[in-house]
Amino acid sequence: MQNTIGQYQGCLLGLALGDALGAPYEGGPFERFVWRIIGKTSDGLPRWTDDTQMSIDVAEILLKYKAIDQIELANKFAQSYQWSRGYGPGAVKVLNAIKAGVDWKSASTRQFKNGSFGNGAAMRTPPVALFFHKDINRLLDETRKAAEITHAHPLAIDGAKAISLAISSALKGSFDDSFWIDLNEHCSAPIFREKFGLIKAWLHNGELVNHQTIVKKLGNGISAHESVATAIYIAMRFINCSFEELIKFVISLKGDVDTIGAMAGAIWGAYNGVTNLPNILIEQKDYILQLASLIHEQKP
Ligand code: R7I
Ligand code: MG
Ligand code: MG
Repeated sequence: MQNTIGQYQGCLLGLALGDALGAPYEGGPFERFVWRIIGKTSDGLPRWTDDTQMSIDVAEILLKYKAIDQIELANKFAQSYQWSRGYGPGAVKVLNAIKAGVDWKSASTRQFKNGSFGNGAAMRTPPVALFFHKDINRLLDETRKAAEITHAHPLAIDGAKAISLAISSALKGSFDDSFWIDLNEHCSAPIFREKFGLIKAWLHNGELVNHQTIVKKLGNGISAHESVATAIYIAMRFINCSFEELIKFVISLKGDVDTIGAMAGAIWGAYNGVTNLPNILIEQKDYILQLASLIHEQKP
């Protein structure tokens, strides 16, 4: 029962559900107030944010070109941008520059000279993992290509690779030793190695670490190194629990709830499949499921 279409659908829908259900809880009082006003579609369905929009963009480019065409993806990101999706402030500047005709390489280092280390690359990598999980070198290369358009910083790229690797293992139905070895080898920034070491030990010992310790040791912020290990830990800790329990826990950690929800939700969904997700209607649910089916059909 591995690599089934249901796992692909579970991955993308898990991402969108984590995003849409987490979004009302992201940020401070002002952001929450704004989301109360703009957080529903005209039909009253929960809307998702930049996490899902950029993942849809990646999926559409993969389906069209069977690879990450960076110029096409940069243009697609820029065309899809809408302020009401709550993009990160650095990403907004990069996307506006691309829209104004600046090439993505120059645009990506305009705001931060080494590129952004936000979690915006990690949150949109699940479609890349679905497409290329069978060939790890290709997976890592295409993950970097999708990331660096807006997130050239090595920490952001490491974070995206970690989520890609986690989804790859989830599709196999096993987070075995090779997963931890790959994480250490391909996401080698000391801060990631340290956090992956911690989560491996917590999971191995069956330690139910409390919220305060998770936030302190792994983080709940919008940078890649403050959220990616957190999402992987939560996905793995709740892998045999319900999706509802996972989301409840993500919400209770506060911070970047939509994005930690999206990343953890994508890993959980890739492992457990779409039939185990809650039957909740959200914005463009059918289209998201259709994209997942097409990736399943057209992947190399
Ligand atoms: O990473 P990004 O696209 O944001 C994603 C987040 C998710 O939570 C989404 O749900 C959305 O809400 O935003 O956006 P960026 O602006 O590129 O990065 C996020 C933030 O990380 C930046 O606004 C900075 O605060 C911080 N940051 C940096 N700070 C200093 N130096 C990122 N890179 C740097 C840096 O190099
Ligand atoms: Mg978001
Ligand atoms: Mg977020």
